[in-house]
Amino acid sequence: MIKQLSDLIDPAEVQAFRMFLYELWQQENKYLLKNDLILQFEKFCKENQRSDLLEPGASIEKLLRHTPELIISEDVAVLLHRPRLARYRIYQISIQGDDVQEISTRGLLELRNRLIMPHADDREEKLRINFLPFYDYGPNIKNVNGIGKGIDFLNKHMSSSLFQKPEDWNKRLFEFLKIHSLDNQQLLIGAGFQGDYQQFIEQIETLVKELADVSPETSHQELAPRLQRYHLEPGWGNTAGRIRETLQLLLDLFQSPDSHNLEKFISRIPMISKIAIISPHGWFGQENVLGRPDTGGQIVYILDQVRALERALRERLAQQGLSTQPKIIVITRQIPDHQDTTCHLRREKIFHTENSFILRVPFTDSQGHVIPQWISRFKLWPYLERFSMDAKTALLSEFSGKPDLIIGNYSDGNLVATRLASQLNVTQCNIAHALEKNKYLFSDLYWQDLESEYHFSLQFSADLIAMNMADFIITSTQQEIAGTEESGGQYESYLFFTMPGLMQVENGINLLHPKFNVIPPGVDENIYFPYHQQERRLNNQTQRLEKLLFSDTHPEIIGHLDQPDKPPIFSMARLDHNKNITGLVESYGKSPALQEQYNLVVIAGKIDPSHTDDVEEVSEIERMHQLIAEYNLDGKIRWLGVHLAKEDAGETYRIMAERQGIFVQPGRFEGFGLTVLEAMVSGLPTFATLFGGPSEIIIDGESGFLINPTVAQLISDPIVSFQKKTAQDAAYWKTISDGGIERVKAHFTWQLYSEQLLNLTALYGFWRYSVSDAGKQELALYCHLLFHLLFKPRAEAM
Ligand code: UDP
Ligand code: LCN
Repeated sequence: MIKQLSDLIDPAEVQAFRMFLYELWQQENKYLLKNDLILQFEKFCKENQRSDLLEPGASIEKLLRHTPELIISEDVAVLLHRPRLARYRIYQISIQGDDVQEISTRGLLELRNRLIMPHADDREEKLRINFLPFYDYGPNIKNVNGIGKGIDFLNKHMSSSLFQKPEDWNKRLFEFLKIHSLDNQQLLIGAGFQGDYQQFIEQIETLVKELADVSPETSHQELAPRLQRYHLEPGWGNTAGRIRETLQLLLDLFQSPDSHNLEKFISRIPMISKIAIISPHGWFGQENVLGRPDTGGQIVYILDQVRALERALRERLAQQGLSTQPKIIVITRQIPDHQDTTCHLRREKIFHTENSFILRVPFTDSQGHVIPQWISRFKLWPYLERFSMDAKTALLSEFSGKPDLIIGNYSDGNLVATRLASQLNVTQCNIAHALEKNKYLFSDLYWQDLESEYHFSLQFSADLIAMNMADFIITSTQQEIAGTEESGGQYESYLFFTMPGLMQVENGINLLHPKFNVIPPGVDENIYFPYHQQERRLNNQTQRLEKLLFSDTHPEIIGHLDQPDKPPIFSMARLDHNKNITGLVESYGKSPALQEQYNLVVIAGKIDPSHTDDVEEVSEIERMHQLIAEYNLDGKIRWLGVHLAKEDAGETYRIMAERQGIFVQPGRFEGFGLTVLEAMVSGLPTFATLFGGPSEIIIDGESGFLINPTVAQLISDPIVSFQKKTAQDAAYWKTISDGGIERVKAHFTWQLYSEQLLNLTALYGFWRYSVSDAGKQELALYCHLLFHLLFKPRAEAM
């Protein structure tokens, strides 16, 4: 129990800590975040000649490193302590005395409210949102190290349940096997089988012995009459060998369940052939869209995911002995004012697939009129309910029935997926791509100031509903869920927060729920491959692109290069505030060393602010022009306001690598960062922000470098030192280049991704079926109320 400062820090440091708190108390800034706090403490140590307090192991420093925020209020300091991943304690420390008191989350949220709205009437009741009562429906992961490995946990949990209560679970498994059908054909166990699960096991035992004499290559068709004598329908396998293996797996499960067998067996059950993917915002198309506002990695991710999933599903169905064609539909928004895209088309086949399509459904207003123009992702909330209803009709007709899985993407898609999945009673998977909450500092506390542009009140309410309702959630990195030892995760930021005057969320998400699974995406290996694989490159395209990148004059390009042969620093991103391309230009502008050694080539947004409707893009464009003039960068920079086709983007990375260049991703925060993967696998040494996904993609100093992009010099310094090392040892550039290629090939592939996603769908499908859904029904009711009473009126009033 913590009662006094010496319980929290080394008694020898108590006096210094009190002095430090007293100094903070005297300042005007009453709300300090970790960075500030540490900087202030370093200053304090310097001024008081106490460098000993900064030495490794010193206790105040350690405490502050785990303090995401500290608030000074009247005569106390309230310190939010995060000793471990996703674990918090809140201490109230008196400034004058020595007492320390632990306070509740509610206490902290109230304090934050008072700080933002000092004149609000304290007696007024707040809308308190609390999902805690639903946290214990289903089992919870015990250890924070297990967060993100939901499937392992569930497998172990279910196999041990099978072991401990065999009667009960065997029955559930047996019943589950009876419910499957595809295109009106019964699968696995025929309706004619009237016995119980024990009689079923006995039959299977006999059959497995009988099949021992059959050649493993014998086809399912040949065996079908024999199987039907045992009431076995298609779905067990395509050959005698596979059928026997699947049946044996089932027998093993019935007799001595273990988690490995469970996963293997469940993943063989033919449960999935139709998938709906929901992604309303942006310009969802296959050509001429990337780099537009709201149009980036999510689209690349989904299109690659569809191709990989269709392939994996086709293989699985064939192995299961079924001739059904898998079908995947991406539902997005139809945009009549389509500019030079195909976003006005209702239906479009997805390239390099056999049976997967983009299906576009328009946004309509309350009178049913179609909205013609593109709408920012921050402003589409009023249209989503009607969009869900139209999407439902469209999907039911496309699939001639329900899909087997609905995957939502980003806040808008996840909300629509939630509505569809609960109305159709289908397994729901969420993918966030990027949660905006972390991207904008104080997006919750100062929501009112940001509301007219960003409408975070709607976005965060939608996120709460969707993340709690999802059967499972896929994240691209571990840190996306519960952060790292040093910094909080994206989902973690929903644990508790307050939006003063709107709502106080006391328990927003259960991070220990096994729904969370980390499955990183890959890159399209036909497009992004190492620069040295010359035989795969299309040389006629290389010359055209080299001209475009380094010398052509073009109405959408600014700058000429005095020394075009210098190695390039390359960057490519949507031109939004968070991507911080302007931060890179500034750091280049401020660094004579960088200018001396490199040219700067950026592909981002547009160069003319009148060519875009996006507010952030306009202000970034203006800043780019300003910086180029301020630092007199003419002759050193090329800024291309063009959107590259994917093939051209792939070749561009390789051209940059061939010139011994580097790639920089300077984002203030990056959810994952597909460009980082693409640059690395092309062999272009990559420097990427340490805030967000790249910290799990890059091993610093081995497969690239992590940079702190908040200060110009912190971007340029690591590049300068890399350049110096390369100048001393020519092999160094290649060491990092090879490190990047190997890292991506070993850990980020779509094949691995789709195998895991299909296994998850099967396991969560079984889980959904086999556990009582009373808890889930209550949760659904709570979310239903939040949708209708919190979200909907605000969306309608927008
Ligand atoms: N991209 C592109 N042309 C551009 C800008 C981006 O082809 O002008 C592609 C880029 O290659 C990557 C994706 O868009 O595949 C951006 O994904 P990332 O995850 O890096 O960022 P996001 O835009 O999703 O935040
Ligand atoms: C959205 C983002 O902002 C990126 O960080 C991701 O890489 C992309 O989606 C794909 O998930």
